[in-house]
Amino acid sequence: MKHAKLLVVNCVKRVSKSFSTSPFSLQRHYKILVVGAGSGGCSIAHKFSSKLKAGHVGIIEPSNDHFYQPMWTLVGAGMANLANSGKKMSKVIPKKADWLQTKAMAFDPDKCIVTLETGEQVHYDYLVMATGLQLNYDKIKGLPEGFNTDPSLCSVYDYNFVQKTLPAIQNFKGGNAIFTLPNTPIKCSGAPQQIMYLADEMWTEIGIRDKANIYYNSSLPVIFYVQKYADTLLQVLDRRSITVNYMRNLIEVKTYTREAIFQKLDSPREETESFKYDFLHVTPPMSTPDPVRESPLVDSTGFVDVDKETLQHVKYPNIFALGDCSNVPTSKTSAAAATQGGYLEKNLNAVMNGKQPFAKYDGYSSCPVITSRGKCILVEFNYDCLPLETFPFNQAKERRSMYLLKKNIIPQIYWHMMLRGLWNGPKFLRKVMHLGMDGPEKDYTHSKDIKGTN
Ligand code: UQ1
Repeated sequence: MKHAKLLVVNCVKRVSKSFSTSPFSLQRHYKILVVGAGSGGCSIAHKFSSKLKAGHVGIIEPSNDHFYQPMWTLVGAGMANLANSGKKMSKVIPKKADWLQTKAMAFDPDKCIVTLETGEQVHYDYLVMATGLQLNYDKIKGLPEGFNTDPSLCSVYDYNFVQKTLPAIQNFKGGNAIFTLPNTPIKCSGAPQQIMYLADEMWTEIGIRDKANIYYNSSLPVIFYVQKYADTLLQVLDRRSITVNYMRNLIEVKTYTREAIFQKLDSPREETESFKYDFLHVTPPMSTPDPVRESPLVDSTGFVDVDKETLQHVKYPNIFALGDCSNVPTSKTSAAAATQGGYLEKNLNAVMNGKQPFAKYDGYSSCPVITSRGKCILVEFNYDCLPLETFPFNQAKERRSMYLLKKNIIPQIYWHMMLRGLWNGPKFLRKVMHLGMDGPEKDYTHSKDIKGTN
């Protein structure tokens, strides 16, 4: 740690000097360089560019558009419009920050340099990693090409494939409908179940449900790691007669015979199991983007290696990370990124002022899980998988109010507050709702008994 600190001091000095003594140099140098303009990156860029002079914050982001991805589950079920889920990137990136519209291709944390796709090297004093995740459909044999030829294949995780989801649901006439969960960390792990519950409801309404077998083939050994919410989800699965197959990881799709091949993660030998499918919703394996995964910034699992409380890099104290790209052991959601943003802001400010980071993130993550059209449970929990609920009622109960919150209020919070760096999660609301007596519920502990009987 001491060594790393020395490196940073040298780094900041050297860069500033070369910049100031060479006014005609084309070398770009930012006080804070943010990589990625998803929810976490935008929020942090806003927080710091509002405090610093124009041109002190740079943000690297190749995309033209910014999407509110939680809406894509609703798009897949025909309950929302894809066009309404995005805005031009230029509208969400802070005006006072410099937008470098290209990809970050290499990271040299010892020299404090990020190399762009253009070949240009950008220097920084402080780096914030917020790249999000890359979708690796190509890790499944037969994909992504299969999506082009088989109309019964779809995925709410991708801009193109989400548009195939509603037609695939509507064209299903019975047989096997399979929904998968991969063997990697993913963003919004509730989404694969949500689209399944909504599809089930549509098939029930059009009267074909009794001709359908619905399978949830998950790589996990449990339905959900927080017991309180697992209890509700197991009841929903039971009520809907959905079969859950645990420890099944999709490795191949044969579109010509309509077979999905799963690796049996619980078998000692490398056994596989084949399922005929008539509808297949794929949640792809995910990782950090290749340049991040191949950089010195990551741990052995390929995620940016930060302290789980301070969000400061374990080796390079002038680097922080938030959102899906970091290795903090909590569920990857926008709510987690929003909350992390508040702690990161305090800790990066401290480090910029020569102090130690002090603010400690508790692992808060949250996701509204739609269990039927118009009903939702609002899961909220911390690092210990203990419920940490905002509202003073039982959020494990399926409620219309929580659905309305998800559909109408949270998107407004996202666009108008979070992206502008004004929303650090609902902690303050939780305190108000609980008259200052908030804290995790201790009655529910993580238990192996949340698997269900399927
Ligand atoms: C939240 O803060 C957030 O970030 C903006 C989300 O992402 C879109 C969420 O889904 C949720 C549930 C929260 C938590 C907010 C409240 C009001 C409980």
